[in-house]
Amino acid sequence: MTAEVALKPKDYASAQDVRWCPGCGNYSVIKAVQKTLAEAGCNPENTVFVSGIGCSSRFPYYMETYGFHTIHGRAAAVATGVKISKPELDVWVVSGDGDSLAIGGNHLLHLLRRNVDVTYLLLNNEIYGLTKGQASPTSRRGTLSPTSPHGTLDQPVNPIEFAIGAHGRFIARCVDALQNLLSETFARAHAFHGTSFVEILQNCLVFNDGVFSDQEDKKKIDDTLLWLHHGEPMLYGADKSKGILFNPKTYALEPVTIGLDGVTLDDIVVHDETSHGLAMMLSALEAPLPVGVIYAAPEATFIGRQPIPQGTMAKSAARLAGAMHAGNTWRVE
Ligand SMILES: Cc1ncc(C[n+]2csc(CCOP(=O)(O)OP(=O)(O)O)c2C)c(N)n1
Ligand code: SF4
Repeated sequence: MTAEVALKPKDYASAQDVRWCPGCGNYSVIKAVQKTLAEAGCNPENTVFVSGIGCSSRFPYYMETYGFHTIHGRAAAVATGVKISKPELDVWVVSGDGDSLAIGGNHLLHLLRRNVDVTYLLLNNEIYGLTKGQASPTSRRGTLSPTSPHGTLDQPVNPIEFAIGAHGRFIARCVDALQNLLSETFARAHAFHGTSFVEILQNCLVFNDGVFSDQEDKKKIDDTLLWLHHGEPMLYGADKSKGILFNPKTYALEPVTIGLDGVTLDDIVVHDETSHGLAMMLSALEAPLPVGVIYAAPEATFIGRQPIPQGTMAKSAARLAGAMHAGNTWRVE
């Protein structure tokens, strides 16, 4: 449902004082979300932001829409309930790497495999920001933190690989510093029917500053990022002289320079966002880091797959409401 009058991005911002640290990567993300809603003509009365707990999860307070700041790790479960009970609502989830992949990993897994029609933003700063910098499941090996004084020992989770493994149907990656990338990707994610999962590399300048400096520094990104476009060859570098080749001996994607070792433009892989196999290979590529839409392959959503005939849900809901309001079923003496 679209807004009756044209709204500007600022119309989606609430009057709340924003409590993020000055310079936090969350600011550019909320700016891009508000732009996306304005450009899509979204009706605030029909829009809801669901979050868990964390700095990033304060997002709903700052939006002039409906919102639900739920409990730690449960945003995906609550968002599923909101969408099922009110399918007409435009549901967004905003969550951190701890909220989504530590305590909330189980719920995110099922949201993705069910393909519930929500837009899911995972703000990945590779640390627990709100609780003062403990290591999270995405922290790099060796990260020093209050809970890992000798450095983390475990293999970090790659959110993109996780989402592909859970059979997510829309999977993308962005960087907080790049407004064009955020806006273009959010518009695609929002228009997608099904769970659209977007990982955003988000700098926490207080507890994990600089982990994404190679991906955020405008002087470096021509060489460090691979911005994907469906149907186009995977080229990067300021003059697009570098590209990505499939190596059949290692079954992996490799960076190459056109003109060196006999490599020509014809050898460069063309992005096919509908290919599951290519998405898996792209999820393993670290340098250059793939950004933009990695995988988009629509299939029936959770609600669309239900075999229950129209009207049956309403009858069941009425029976459930009756049972819930029937009074005490036992007495404690
Ligand atoms: C059940 C429960 N366990 C632990 C906490 C403490 N806690 C609050 S936020 C958080 C982690 C936040 O990290 P992340 O999701 O990465 O978000 P960020 O603050 O970095 O945006 C933790 C452990 C809690 N609120 N509830
Ligand atoms: S602690 Fe980090 S993530 Fe939290 S608001 Fe400050 S900069 Fe942002």
